[in-house]
Order: sequence, then C-alpha cells, then structure tokens
Amino acid sequence: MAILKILQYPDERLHTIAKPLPAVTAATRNLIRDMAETMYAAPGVGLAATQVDVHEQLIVIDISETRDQLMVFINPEIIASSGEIEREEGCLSVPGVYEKVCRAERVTVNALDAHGKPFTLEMDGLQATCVQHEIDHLKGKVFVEYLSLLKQSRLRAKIKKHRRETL
Ligand code: K1U
Ligand code: ZN
Repeated sequence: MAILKILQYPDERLHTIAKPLPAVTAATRNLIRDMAETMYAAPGVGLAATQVDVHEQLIVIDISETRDQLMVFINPEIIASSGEIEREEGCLSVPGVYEKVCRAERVTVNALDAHGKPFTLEMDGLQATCVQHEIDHLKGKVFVEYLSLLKQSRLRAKIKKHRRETL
C-alpha cells in the first residue's frame, strides 16, 4: 500500500477529463487500496483518481465516523437527481478552503464495484454531496469553480502569496 501525492489547485492536471475503465484488473484494485489509504491519511471523506494524477473514472468515499465503510465507484454515472441543497464543501486539492455549494439533494448513481459488478445506489445527505463533488473531479471540475469569479481570483491570489511565502 502507498500514500499517493494529491495534486493541489490550481494544477492544470486537475482539469483533465478521466477515461472510463475498460476492465477492473489487479492494477485497479491496487489503485483502490492506495487511494483509500491516501483518503484515510489525509483525512478526507472522498477522493477521485484525478486528484492523484490518474485519469481513469474511479472514486472512493467513506463518510462513516468509524472509517470502515469504504465505497468504490468505477465508471460512475448519475442517472437521476432531485431537490437542491446548499452545503459547505472542502477539497483535499484545495486545503484550508471551505465554501458553500448548491447541488442536487438526492442522486441515483450507476457504477461498477471493485469486482467489476454493476450496481445502482440512491444517495442523500453528505454522501450525495460527496459523490457529486468526486464525479466533478473526474470531469476536470474543482468545487471552487462554483464560486463567483471574484472569489476564484481572490483565492488564486491567496494561494500564490502563500506559496511565495513558504518557498
Ligand atoms: O474530493 C476531495 O477533495 C475530498 C473532500 C470531499 C468532500 C468533503 C465535503 C463535501 C464534499 C466533498 C474531503 O474529504 S475534504 C475534507 C473533509 O471534508 C473531511 C475531513 C475529515 C473528516 C471529515 C470531513
Ligand atoms: Zn475535491
């Protein structure tokens, strides 16, 4: 197992569109193990392969307090959504930034599990927010792109200043 490096916003590679996985192999399962270890160590409640510079459609989520309810989604697709809810989000690729984002309240997702078996899952609450946030990563979208252009440019300036000061 290994802890992987998480790309930091505004790294251009975070805007890469992930490709569907044609098959679930031993290499996929190794990546799942490494991504789960990386998410738990961060700590975070989700991680998309894009964030570790692997541009394949794979995400892991665990919103449980006991940190033992790992969910794996390969080639995830939102097939239905309803309602709207505003919730505060964070991102392991944008440390220290928490902002409110409005998303669907409930989603139904089709995906493959770690064994390549298809499943359909209805999600709500933090789980629904998290799966939408992670699927956005696979599409090359970072949650700060939901903020106003003014907030985004202030955020980029703050990150640049912080990097200059810590170099
Ligand atoms: O994708 C990511 O960068 C992970 C991100 C997921 C997420 C959190 C909140 C709303 C939407 C999506 C995080 O895990 S940020 C860290 C975080 O929220 C957290 C960390 C430790 C315990 C509980 C939450
Ligand atoms: Zn994120």
